Amino acid sequence: MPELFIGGRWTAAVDGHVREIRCPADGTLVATVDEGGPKDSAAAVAAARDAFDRGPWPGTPAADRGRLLIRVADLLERDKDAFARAESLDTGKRLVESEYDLDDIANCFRYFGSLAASGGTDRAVDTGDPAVDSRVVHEPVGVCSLITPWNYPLLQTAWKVAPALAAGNTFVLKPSELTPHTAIGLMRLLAEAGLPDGAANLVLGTGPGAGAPLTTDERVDMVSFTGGLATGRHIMAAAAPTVKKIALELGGKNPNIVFADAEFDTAVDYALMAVFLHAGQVCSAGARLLVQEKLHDAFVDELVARARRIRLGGPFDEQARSGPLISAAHREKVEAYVAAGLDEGAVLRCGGRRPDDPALGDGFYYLPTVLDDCTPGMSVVRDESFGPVLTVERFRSEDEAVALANDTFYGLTGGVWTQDSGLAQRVASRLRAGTVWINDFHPYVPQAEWGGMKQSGVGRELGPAGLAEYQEAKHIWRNTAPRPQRWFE
Ligand code: TXE
Repeated sequence: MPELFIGGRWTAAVDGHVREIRCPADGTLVATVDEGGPKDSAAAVAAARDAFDRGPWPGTPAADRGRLLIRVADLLERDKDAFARAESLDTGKRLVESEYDLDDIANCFRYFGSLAASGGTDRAVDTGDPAVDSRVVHEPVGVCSLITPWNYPLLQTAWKVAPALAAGNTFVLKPSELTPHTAIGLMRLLAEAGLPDGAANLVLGTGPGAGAPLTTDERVDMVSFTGGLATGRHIMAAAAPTVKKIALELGGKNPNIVFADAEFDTAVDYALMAVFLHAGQVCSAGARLLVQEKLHDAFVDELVARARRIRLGGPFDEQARSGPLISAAHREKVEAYVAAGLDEGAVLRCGGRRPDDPALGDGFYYLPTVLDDCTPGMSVVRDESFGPVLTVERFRSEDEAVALANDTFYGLTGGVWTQDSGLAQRVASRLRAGTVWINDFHPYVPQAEWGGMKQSGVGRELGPAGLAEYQEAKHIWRNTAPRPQRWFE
């Protein structure tokens, strides 16, 4: 069965191209899928435009849109095992992590379904003139291009698809060319749930081939993108000539700050999870550990001892705690960052190479790596390596911790560990990041906004603001007693 979904029909790529999808854990062939290009993207935009301009989706009552999204959540729960397996085969991540993701994905659809059904934020405005009936209503933006990456393929798709549909938009989705399967599955569920033809369209293919046309086409009103900073800059520029609305989530280089009074065992435990979860391929990863000077030696010794024990393995290895990187090219990028860090004076405490285990030889594995004695100017500290690489810096005072933490052009997340709640709150309020965790790392809920300050992005996903991204506010002013004013006489 062909895998592009355009105007309610499954179709092959116009040029007949296909791509092999291989599991990053062992290189096995998962499937061969259709690979679209500019012509397919143009056809998908045409379908989405038509479905927006002629309806019925944008004009469907918000409560009915909400009910459909809740039905999608039910279907995702019904098919959870198949989706989790597909996600793990494409990404190489542990099955248990994909299962957690699937729960979050269903919750995301349920949340935006409820938000849509709750009636939204339309409001009456008191103009001071009793003859005027003034209202602000919220309408869909129009046709949205949704471009998503490979690390949390369906989760990041859900964060866009659910609010886009809740608000009444139509869309073209372009998932990462490396991880297309759960996006294909989602299209099936949207159709099964009763979404009208053309409201949801799927194009598979590369960024330059299938993605770029979605950012320049004048029939597209909005681009929502999650991915790397360089691609985000490119997309922002590509969308400028037609002044599209944009929403960008471009990752981070997130500080995890540990004060000397932190609860030792828990802080070590979370510092490992913060950076090594999913082999560090997480936009919110706590990849920069900032430790207070007097705790540094004991903390890093214990961290390194535990990092050496992290077992690597494929999706179905129940003993594994971390998996492979997404591709050979990505592993080479991570290796280059570590090499640069060592050249610049970082001290290798563990990892720094591929594992010896021959059983892992066909996958893109890299050992959990800790680099000590790092400084802010190093490229491995500054840039997102997006691998299992933790850099360690020391600080003495609260001010120094905040200055180091904010010494980055990113601003997505940050963590602070201390038993002093006043200190924790002060630091949390001074961090320039969209999410701050106190004595925790990584949790999020669909009710709370997610997104970045500075070059981590533009706009917010999740929460009420995540719905507002996909809406336009319109002011409707009705004069209930119009009379000639004769202002020109
Ligand atoms: O991402 P890209 P890549 C970071 C991470 C990683 C780096 C590069 O640091 O090492 O990005 O990863 C599509 N027009 N993150 O190269 O290029 C592409 O096909 C339109 C952080 O894999 O950003 C895919 O669907 N679309 C991040 C999506 O963009 C284009 C998650 C993401 O790919 C395009 C992943 C173009 N010109 C990587 N070029 C996070 N924020 O969580 C590419 N694409």
